[in-house]
Amino acid sequence: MTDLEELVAGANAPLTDVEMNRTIGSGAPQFELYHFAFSLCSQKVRACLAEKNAAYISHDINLQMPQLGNYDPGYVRLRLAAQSDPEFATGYTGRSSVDTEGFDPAVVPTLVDHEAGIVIVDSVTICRHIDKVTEPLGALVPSDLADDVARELAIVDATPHVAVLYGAHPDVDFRPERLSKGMSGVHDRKIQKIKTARDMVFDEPALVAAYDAKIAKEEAGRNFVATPELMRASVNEIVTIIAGLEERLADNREWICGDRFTLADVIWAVSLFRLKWLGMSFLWDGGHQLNAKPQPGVASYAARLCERPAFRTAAIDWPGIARSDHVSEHYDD
Ligand SMILES: N[C@@H](CCC(=O)N[C@@H](CS)C(=O)NCC(=O)O)C(=O)O
Repeated sequence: MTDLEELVAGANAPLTDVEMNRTIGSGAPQFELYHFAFSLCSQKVRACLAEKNAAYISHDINLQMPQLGNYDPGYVRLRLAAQSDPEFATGYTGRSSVDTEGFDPAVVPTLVDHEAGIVIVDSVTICRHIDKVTEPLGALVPSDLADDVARELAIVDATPHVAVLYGAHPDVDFRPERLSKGMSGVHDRKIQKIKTARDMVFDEPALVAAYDAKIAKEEAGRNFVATPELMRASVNEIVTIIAGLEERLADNREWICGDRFTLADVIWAVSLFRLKWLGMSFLWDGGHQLNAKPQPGVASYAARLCERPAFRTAAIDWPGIARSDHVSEHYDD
């Protein structure tokens, strides 16, 4: 067994449910993807794989209590293999970009490329890799649009998506009620579970350091969502991001980089649908106490993106994603 095969076997050992661990697509799968149905970053990767029609082994990891499969030592060990000298995320700004926050050793998604013999982390890096190594090569990032695509990916990556999922706006909690209730005390429950995992590997310093960083990050997250000014600023920032998107769509372009569908559209689809799912379509509908101004270009762009079959498969119809009344018009039944 190679080192990689051993790591994959360790990560896969607890993943025995056949419904949650299955091959997607046809042909010999080149990839193995560890992800979670509702996770924004996982949806980006699944949508990208679906756009490229790539076959893969799918491991649907349960990120909810009591499972929290992303904290399993075998899975964390596999992720650590992707980074030689990881700079762990220990703070919290409500964003999940590796570039600005650092590396989180206990999140999804993680991709194994069996042909290349590597583990890849970070959804944007994973999507770029998939695009590069699957036919048609580089279809989602045409070389003449590379800078435009990169600009859009960076904007979505810097959007405080995590803040508006885990935390409530102090004046109006627009999130589905079930989610709001479920988020109460979530950081404490996560920390408890991470500590249990850390105790299991007390003699492996690399893993202990990874879990310690994750605990620090979750403590910072707990403080962040309990701070009204920070939550208010996160929503305001998203209002500004959507206004900027409207400006770039002002020439009635079909897709964000022009007339070709790119990776930037894959990523925006996931982002805009999530915002709508959370109850934030006021960002483009306007007429709301948190945003008065309608953004019609974004509204029609979001509607177009939601019609994309690959996106629907990956982020609307994928089994196990909780439903939200805010997006009921997108469900078939
Ligand atoms: N920059 C990373 C962020 C990954 C990330 O934050 N994943 C979230 C779901 S979208 C997660 O696994 N959260 C679980 C946790 O923190 O316990 C990426 O894009 O892959």
